[in-house]
Amino acid sequence: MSTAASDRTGAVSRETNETSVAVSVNIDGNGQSRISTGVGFFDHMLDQLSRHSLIDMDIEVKGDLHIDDHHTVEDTGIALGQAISKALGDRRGISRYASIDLAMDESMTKAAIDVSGRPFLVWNVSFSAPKIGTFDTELVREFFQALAQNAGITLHVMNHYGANNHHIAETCFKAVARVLRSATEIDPRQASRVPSTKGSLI
Ligand SMILES: [Mn+2]
Repeated sequence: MSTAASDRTGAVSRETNETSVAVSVNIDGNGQSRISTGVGFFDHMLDQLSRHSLIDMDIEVKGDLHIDDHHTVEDTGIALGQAISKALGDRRGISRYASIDLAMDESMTKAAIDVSGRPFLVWNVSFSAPKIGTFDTELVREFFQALAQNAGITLHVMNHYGANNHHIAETCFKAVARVLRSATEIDPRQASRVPSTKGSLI
């Protein structure tokens, strides 16, 4: 067991004229979440993200939903990314890389991650409808862009195929959840080292 990784928790509060966001995470959790953003579909997706990453997440957001969901979704991604980055600390001992092809009914999505300290999103996902219920499908990308930027991760997401937009979105969240889990897990063979020949991932 690595002592450096014994407390991988992070909390962020962020207040703007558009949103008020409070997030706390425990990387070494078991996928328990309490999520309230005021956006039902988004709550459902964040619940999947926590459950399948095994990262415990408390997320409470009050946003300007009378305008639309955009600020709420983006600012949640920013705060969640910052909380994850805090929780990872110097990223010592992590596995760093992971990828998965995740199937759900007719949809399949690939996610590949490098918990690198270098923020980058490659997004190769299209939706065939502008909305899932009342949720704007373009906000899925906005969320992952904010997450990748603020967590300091390189993240590639590619939908291979799919027909149902709810499923396409859900495979994105589940696939990212699984690679987050794998890549942030402590690799016991290098538990006391930062997994970089440069010696730093921040
Ligand atoms: Mn669903």
